[in-house]
Amino acid sequence: MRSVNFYELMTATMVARRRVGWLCALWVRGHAVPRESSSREVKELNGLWSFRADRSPTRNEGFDLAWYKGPLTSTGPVLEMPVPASYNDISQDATLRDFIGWVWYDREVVVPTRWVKDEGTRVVLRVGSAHYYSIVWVNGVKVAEHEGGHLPFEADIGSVIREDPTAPCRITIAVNNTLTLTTLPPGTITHMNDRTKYPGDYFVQNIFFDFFNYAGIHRPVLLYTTPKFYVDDITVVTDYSDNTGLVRYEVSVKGAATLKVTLMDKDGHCVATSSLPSGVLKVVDVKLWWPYLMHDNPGYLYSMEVRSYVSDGQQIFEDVYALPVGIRTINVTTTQFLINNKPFYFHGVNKHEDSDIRGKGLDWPLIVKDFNLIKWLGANSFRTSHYPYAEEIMQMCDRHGIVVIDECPGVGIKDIRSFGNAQNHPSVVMWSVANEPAAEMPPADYYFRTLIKHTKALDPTRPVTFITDSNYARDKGAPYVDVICVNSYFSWYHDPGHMEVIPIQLNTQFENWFGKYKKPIIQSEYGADAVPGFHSDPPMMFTEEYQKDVLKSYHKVFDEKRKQYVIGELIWNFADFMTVQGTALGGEQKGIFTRQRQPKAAAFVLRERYWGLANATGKLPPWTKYPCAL
Ligand code: GCB
Repeated sequence: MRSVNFYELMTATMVARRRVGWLCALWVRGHAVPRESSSREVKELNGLWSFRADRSPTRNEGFDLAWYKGPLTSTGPVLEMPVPASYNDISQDATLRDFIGWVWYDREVVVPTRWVKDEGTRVVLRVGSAHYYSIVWVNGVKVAEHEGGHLPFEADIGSVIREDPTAPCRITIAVNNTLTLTTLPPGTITHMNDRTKYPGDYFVQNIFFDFFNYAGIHRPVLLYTTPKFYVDDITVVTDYSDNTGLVRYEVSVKGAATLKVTLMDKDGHCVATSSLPSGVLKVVDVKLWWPYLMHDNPGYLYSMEVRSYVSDGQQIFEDVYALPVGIRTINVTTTQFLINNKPFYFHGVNKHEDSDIRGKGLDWPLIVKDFNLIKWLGANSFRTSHYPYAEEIMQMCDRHGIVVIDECPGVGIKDIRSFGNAQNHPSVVMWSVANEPAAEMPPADYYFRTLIKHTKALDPTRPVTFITDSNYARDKGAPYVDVICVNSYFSWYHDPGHMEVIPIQLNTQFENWFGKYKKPIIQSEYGADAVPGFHSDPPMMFTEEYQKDVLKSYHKVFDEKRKQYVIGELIWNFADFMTVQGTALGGEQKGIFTRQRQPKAAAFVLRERYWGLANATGKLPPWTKYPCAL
């Protein structure tokens, strides 16, 4: 359950800031992740929707002619568009791939009669995410407006569908992918007015980040029900002492409720109960949540079932919500990252939500394949570069014990903005508030201090970092973060082709950061592009051999420094991914897997290393057959 939505918080803050100043933050609470239960039903609206891009010069025809008032098919030609998916790579039309502005989706939905008839049922429409700005109508009535491309939003639509219970329920969603200096990530639009060079109405979207700005409805759209008085939010913070687990919780219910809180183990046995809206549940002989490759039984989750009973004088409304809960602690010392008081070494990957055809659209086969590859690799962690990932992925991390550094969409910030995001997931062990911001700019110190302070105040249970690069001038946030995360591309962007500089420059990088701040360091990005099947000996840039050797040179230094204060290494990148044209050959190729998830030579180097690291720093489960060197 999402308890604190920092990103929406900060979006709201940005809007508020223009009026009353930066610190006027709104804390958006509630919006429990929909889960079926005996009191809640979920209906998925995934599949084919009607779709139309507004190609009018102003991109405003849809609003001028009120396309939301009737079926989209009555406004002009439509395409069939899968949801969830980015729309960019679905058709054969380059102008749709590169479209900037409003696109419109609609479909009719059959709402079960009992949902409509029963006034005691709350009917909620939820969009998992749509990039970037969305407006939603039901039967022509506006029900939601949302800024931000990576988090869910929802609207109670009961009153609208009850206005005419016989009418079909038509959902219209307009989505705009335009990025500006006040969006996260930011961008700018440039109009090219030189008619000797450009056609009329020619404009381009400039972005300052290295991935394709895919757009559309990216995550599932759902209708779900709750009773009209319902469990709105649960916040959980866990701890343990000796072998007793402590689950500090707070439940918020719409309506004055009688509560029954039951914590159950994996076998469904009750281990603790309470009838209070907040308190501490004590679990004897606790089974802690452990990362993958650190314990025989990683990702152990209890289930916290909350039953609320609210009476309106005539009827009692019962709601049931079950939240998976992992009991674990996180601590950071000068040189170590501790999970359940044991040193944890991040051997993991950076990812993107990205694949052929569906772009950033959520795709179950891809998600499961990626988790299988992560496990095959012997990786224990990943960073959600460069935005919050789908709830479905985070739930997989909780269950499989894959540790997450969860990142806000603060990438490519040249103009200082603020952002964040938080959830109850035990797998999330640290927040990353930005990637490589231009932190050398004069106001950066103030902004980072404030942003990190606020993130910590909103979620004191998790360490905070921001990702810096090898440019040592960009150390503005460093005094305030818990862990220093550094990206560097020695022998790639600097001294291209000269791998001999890696040991020296990497050593200098680590010594400088640790020397100044005395904080543990994660190498949050390193790597090299490799075109699959491109070979050379001696190695040349862009070959599989060069990529392999860059990795190995980095690893030698990591092995020295991990005995001291380096607490992790995350390869850039798990898989090849799409970028804007002109920056790379059909996308960025620093993946150790291709975009189709086939291994390059570097994947085998990393696999050998990660299993060895797991053996040296974690605990290999008895079921593993992998031969462990190192
Ligand atoms: C970085 C960025 C990442 C890029 C990568 C690269 O530092 O954080 O988004 O894709 O470098 O390969 O240039």
